[in-house]
Parts: sequence; C-alpha cells; structure tokens
Amino acid sequence: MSRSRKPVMKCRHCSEPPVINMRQHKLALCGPHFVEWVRQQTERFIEKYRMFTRDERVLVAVSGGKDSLALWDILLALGYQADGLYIDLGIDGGLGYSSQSLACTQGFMAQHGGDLTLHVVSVADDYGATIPAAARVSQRGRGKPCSLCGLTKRHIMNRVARDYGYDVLATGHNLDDEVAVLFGNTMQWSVEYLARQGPVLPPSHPGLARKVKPLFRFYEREMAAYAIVRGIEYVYDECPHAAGASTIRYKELLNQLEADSPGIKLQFYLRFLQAREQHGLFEAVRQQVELFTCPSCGQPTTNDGECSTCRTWDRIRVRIAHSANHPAS
Ligand code: Q46
Ligand code: ZN
Ligand code: ZN
Repeated sequence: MSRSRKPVMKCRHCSEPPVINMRQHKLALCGPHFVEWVRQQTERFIEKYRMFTRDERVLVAVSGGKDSLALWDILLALGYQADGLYIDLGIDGGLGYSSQSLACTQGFMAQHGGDLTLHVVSVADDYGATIPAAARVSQRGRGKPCSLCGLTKRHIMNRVARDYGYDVLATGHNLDDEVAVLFGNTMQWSVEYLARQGPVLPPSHPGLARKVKPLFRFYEREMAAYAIVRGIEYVYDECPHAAGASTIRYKELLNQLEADSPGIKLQFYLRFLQAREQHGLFEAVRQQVELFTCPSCGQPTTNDGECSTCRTWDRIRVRIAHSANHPAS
C-alpha cells in the first residue's frame, strides 16, 4: 500500500520553503524573493498608473501600522525621495494607541539609520484638542470620532504637502481597504465617492498634491508578510475606535468570497477601474463638482466660504471653551 505524501511546497525561484502562497497569483515565494517581488510590483504599479517619478518629492502618511511603514520601506528601497508624515491624533484607548504608533514609526526610522525626514503634527497642538476630546463635543459623527478624524487627517495631509512643497501624497491603502470601501460605496450608490475612488487622484485645486496609493493591488496579508519578513515593528492593534466600523464587516464578507474564489477581490476592483476609465462611468458626476477656496486655510471647499474642517473646528473650540467656563452646564 503506497502512502500519498503531501507535496513539499517550494519557492517559485529557489528551493527554499515559501513564506507566502498567493493563490490568486498561483505564486509561492521565500522571504528574499517575496521582498524582491513586492518591490518590483510596486515599481510597476507606480509607472503603470503614472503615480510619480524619481524627480518628484513624495510625502508618505505613516500611521505606525504595517501598510504605511511597508510603503515607506519599499519607496526608500526603490530610491524614491520619500519623507514621512505622522499625525498624532491623541488616541489612547487604554493602550496608548497614538504613542505606540509614534514609537513604531520612530523605531522604523532608527532601523533605517535615522537620517529620514519625519513631519510630526499634533492635532491637539494645532487644532486645540485631541480627536477623542473634540469628538465628544462635536455634533459630527454623533460622538464617534471617525468622521472628524478623517476630515482632520485630510486637512493636515494637504497642508503639510502644500507648505513643504511635496508633489505627491502617498498613503498605504491596500487592496482589502480599497475593496471594502468600493463595496460600501456601491451598496450605497455613493456616486460622488465612486467617481473619485482610485489609485491616483489628481490635484483638484492649485497647491494641492496628487494623492496616490501605490499598494492598492496588494492584499492585506501580503503587506503583513512583507513587514514581518523585513523585521518592521508595527502597531498590531487596530485603532480602538475602529471596532464596529462597516468596513470591517465588509472585509469579513469579502474574505469569505475570496476563500471560495481566489482573486475575486482584485478582479472586482480592477474591473471597476476599467469600467470607469473605458466607459466613462461616473464621468458626469466628476465634472459637476465646483470648488471654492477656503478664506481661512486656503484649501478647496465645495462651499463658498469656510471649508467644513475650519467650520467644524471653530465650533469645537467654542464648545470646549464654553464647557471650561461653565463646568456644570
Ligand atoms: S484612526 Fe481615526 Fe481611523 Fe481611529 S478614529 Fe476612526 S478614523 S478608526 S482609520
Ligand atoms: Zn526563493
Ligand atoms: Zn478651511
């Protein structure tokens, strides 16, 4: 009686055991070959989608998580001019989330010899309160901080890119993030968001940087594997406010689909981009948006007057000052 042995899996390029098997690509790779593959692929996507060139200055938004640190690592290895931006949101959640995130970012810089440039912006110092404290008094998002947080982060990224003359702003969104957002936008038929979602967002206003997502074709597990193989220490915990977010539920659902049909997430996203580019899907919506300049911060706004970030934070500061003066009310 012959016993069937499970075939031993090997790296596609050498005889070492693989660190990852990417079923959607039918590709298993060992650590060094996986790192090489990720970098080559990233370079290919940067060129294919005309994200940026080596002459342009790139600002990478780093959160201390695996994706943004992996992105910074990849861009540096490929020889791009990449600096970092860390936004201190002042989120603690019992875990010291923001301070841990900054510590991981600084650890990453030390690993790279310490001569990298990192811009650190504190929301509390620049806007007057941490995100959780501001969310408690803001009417935006009904006490949940994410809407205010997203608005403020975008405002800061635009500001730092403009003030320091960066051509491009790069974020570490991976395929799982992008597909979950696309799924949510499709479920709601949020045509304005669908018209703008993509790996490259050209500047909508003078002085704004182009926004790019060089990792948008990598699965989340690929980025986790990259960070681990490269020995990058990153914050494992999600932001404590992420719990219950609809994107997390969408990710679970999409993972179930992916387990049955490897590659379905990538296909869903790429075919959306194709439909939009080749068939002009949502083109009419894109052309309808008229932008004004906020008189306070100079950033684009859909209102003729102060932008929603300036208005929201003005109200928050008033409420905080009022409650400081009237503690019992
Ligand atoms: S950081 Fe900010 Fe996220 Fe935390 S408060 Fe919400 S939006 S969950 S990406
Ligand atoms: Zn190998
Ligand atoms: Zn403004």
